[in-house]
Amino acid sequence: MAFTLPPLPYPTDALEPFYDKATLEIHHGKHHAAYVDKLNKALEAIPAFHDKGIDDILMDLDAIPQGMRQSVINNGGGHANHSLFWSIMAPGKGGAPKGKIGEAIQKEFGGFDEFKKTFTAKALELFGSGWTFLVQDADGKLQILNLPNQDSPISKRLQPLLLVDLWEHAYYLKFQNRRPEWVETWWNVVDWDRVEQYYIEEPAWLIEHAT
Ligand code: MN3
Repeated sequence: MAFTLPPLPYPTDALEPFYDKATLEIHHGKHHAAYVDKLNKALEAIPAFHDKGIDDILMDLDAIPQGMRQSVINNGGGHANHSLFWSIMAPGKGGAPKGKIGEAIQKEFGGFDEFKKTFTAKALELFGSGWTFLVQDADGKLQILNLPNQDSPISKRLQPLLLVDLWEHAYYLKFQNRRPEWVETWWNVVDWDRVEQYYIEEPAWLIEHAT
């Protein structure tokens, strides 16, 4: 069964003025769509993978024949990362996290302001294309990390909770070379309710690897 491009959970102009309609249309409709197409092409020759979910594929990269592995890392990761990215943004959101994820951030980072500062600094430290993630490990411990290209934390048995796209295609139309301004603006559309939902509902593959 082939992977399909998930529809955006909001109209393409819904995140204005923080995330512009033109960029979001191309980012979802062209870039994400291309990852899905290429992932399906890479998996055509591996029928054993046709009924697997993308998380299952990414958490066991060694099971993929070597000749196709890099394409699955790039395009499967691209599909997973972007699907999650659309879901953790929403109109009328932003602000500070509350509830369980707010408590966890308080405990781990000393508060939201500290967390935001650390996450932003990490994002600005990434050279080239990639993503900055907030992840939790099997013990529920939070950490911030950068991964290059479309690599997924799932391949490291880490559950991504929050992520920001640092490829130029994510921001160049509106922000050009101003990556710091993109990251600063992006905080306004972060949907912390969704992030908390991911934090609470740990996926089975993560729980299986608890120590
Ligand atoms: Mn992107």
